[in-house]
Amino acid sequence: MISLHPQVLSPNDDTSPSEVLRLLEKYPPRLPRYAYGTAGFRYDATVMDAVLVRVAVFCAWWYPQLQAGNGTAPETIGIMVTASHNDESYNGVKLVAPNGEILADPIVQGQLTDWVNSDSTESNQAGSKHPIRVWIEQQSTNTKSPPTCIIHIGHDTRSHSPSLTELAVKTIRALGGQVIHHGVATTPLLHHAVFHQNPQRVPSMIPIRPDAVGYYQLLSWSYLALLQTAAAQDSNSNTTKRLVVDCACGVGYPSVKLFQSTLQGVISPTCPAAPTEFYCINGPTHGPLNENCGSEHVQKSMAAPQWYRDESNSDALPWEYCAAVDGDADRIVFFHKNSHEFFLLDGDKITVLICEFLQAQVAALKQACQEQQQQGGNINNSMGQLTLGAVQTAYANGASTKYLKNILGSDNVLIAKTGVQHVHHAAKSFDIGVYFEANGHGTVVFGPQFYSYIAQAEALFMAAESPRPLSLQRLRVLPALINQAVGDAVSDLLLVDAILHIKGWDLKAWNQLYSDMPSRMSKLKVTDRNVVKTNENDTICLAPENVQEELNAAMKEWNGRCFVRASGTEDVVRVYAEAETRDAADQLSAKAEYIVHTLCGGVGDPPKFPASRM
Ligand code: G16
Repeated sequence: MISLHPQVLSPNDDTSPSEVLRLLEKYPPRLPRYAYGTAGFRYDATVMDAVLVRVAVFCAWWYPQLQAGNGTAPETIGIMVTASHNDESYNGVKLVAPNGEILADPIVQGQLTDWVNSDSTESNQAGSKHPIRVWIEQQSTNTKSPPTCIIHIGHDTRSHSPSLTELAVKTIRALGGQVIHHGVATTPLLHHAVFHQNPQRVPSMIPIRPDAVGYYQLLSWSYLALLQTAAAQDSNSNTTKRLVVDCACGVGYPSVKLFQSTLQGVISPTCPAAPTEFYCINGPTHGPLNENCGSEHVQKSMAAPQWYRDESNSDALPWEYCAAVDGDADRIVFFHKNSHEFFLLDGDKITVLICEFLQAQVAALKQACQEQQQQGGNINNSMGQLTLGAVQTAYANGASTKYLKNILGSDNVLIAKTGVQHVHHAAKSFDIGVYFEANGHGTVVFGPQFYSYIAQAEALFMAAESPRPLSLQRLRVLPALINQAVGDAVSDLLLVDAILHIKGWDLKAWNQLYSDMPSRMSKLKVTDRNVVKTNENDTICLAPENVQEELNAAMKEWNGRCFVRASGTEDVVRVYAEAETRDAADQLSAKAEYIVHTLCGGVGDPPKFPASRM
């Protein structure tokens, strides 16, 4: 179902600005105002047609401005049609910048939002035309060669995604642009394709693989290469484990399946089979997208997903080693369930696992390099050091932040604003930056000093004709296994599975690294969520007046931490609370919900306080 190779759609024979103006007129904005949210525009699917046409025009207009024009290959960008974790009624659009990352430039986001909301069909009330409309009118009607722009497009499995995607495709082709159409794709696959289509952006340690075939081959090779370092260490038994992957009834299902078939194809006598069997449940036709299943459900409800194929027999599944991904497969959480317990390993636990692993590898490599240099009588300090840091958001459980600060040092643990665009950016301040939101969005990014360090270490061992230490073999392969553009549930799944295998751990051992503080996440409907304004990392509510004062008093009373913020993907205000005991966390959460309801225009009856949940 995922296209192995994208379809290249040429510009229309005759480019037609008038066709674009017709599309703008046919699909006028259907809301008083569309806001650029946490990950782009996301609304009820019935109001998204206007957004798709305008986003497509914007990309065609923006594209020439991104080209260096000095003979380097043109840089592409991407449009992903998805509403990710939201229910089937929503749709949305995420934009991929030339570096393959989610669009994070606030100026460009502002220009796009202004254009999407402009009365772009004609002169506005003041009688002037939007500059982008003027630009459309100036486009020539001649056949374009080369294309005016090259834009990657993909979509998730929602019923309305193909028709919304088609609007963007039509618009781009009418403007003389070429579309690289990925059809059904995961969000990270589209990011990967854009990143690898701009090869000057890809570090030389990562083989360039711009399509799905190449991507899943890259994941397969690097996953097996990392696993082989465990075999070399001989720390594990040869038994095969089954990892159940709940795919949210979305595109994660064909994605993991494609990975599995690719993996089978690359296994050879010299390259042993993986010790894990991936067992996918909840594919696109099995049940409603993200409903009682997927990572959002598992993380927020702290419960195993419904198994749509065989509801009556869900106990038949071994729920010992499980993961859940979301509707566009860019986030993942792990969980374990048996007759007497359920526990969740969320983005915080993933951060800790990866940071500990990386820290150990970096320390081992440093020592191995020093020993090698001493043997060669050539002490060379020019390799420098590698900084390793973690980035979390305000939703990170306090226990995880404390643990990370203990192992990495306080300065190497940052709290950024909610949203991949913010955490990804902050992670790039380290040579090795690990970021995960608690909801499972995350990856590891490697900076230039990392690549230089690894290259120098390789040269050192090669010159001495010494075998490369395991730490070097592991670090060397990670940038290919880990999606450098954006978090990918499949890539993260493989990384975590390989680390657990290397350590010889099961989920229980991993979970015991630290104990989460009791916490609660909830959401409330209010008349207008945009009245709620927060500071740069969402920890302080700046408006409406008195909300923060009231929250401060509640935090003092229950000796805990809480914050509130407007969601950028759903029409709700989110509330997070944590405290030393379950009861205190529940009480604090109930109080914070009550504060939001009374001071931020809550809809319906106020939440009950004191809390009656246990
Ligand atoms: C999106 C963003 C995430 C964010 C999540 C919830 O996830 O990409 O960074 O954590 O929304 O955001 P909010 O709390 O503003 O609703 P996804 O998986 O839905 O794309």
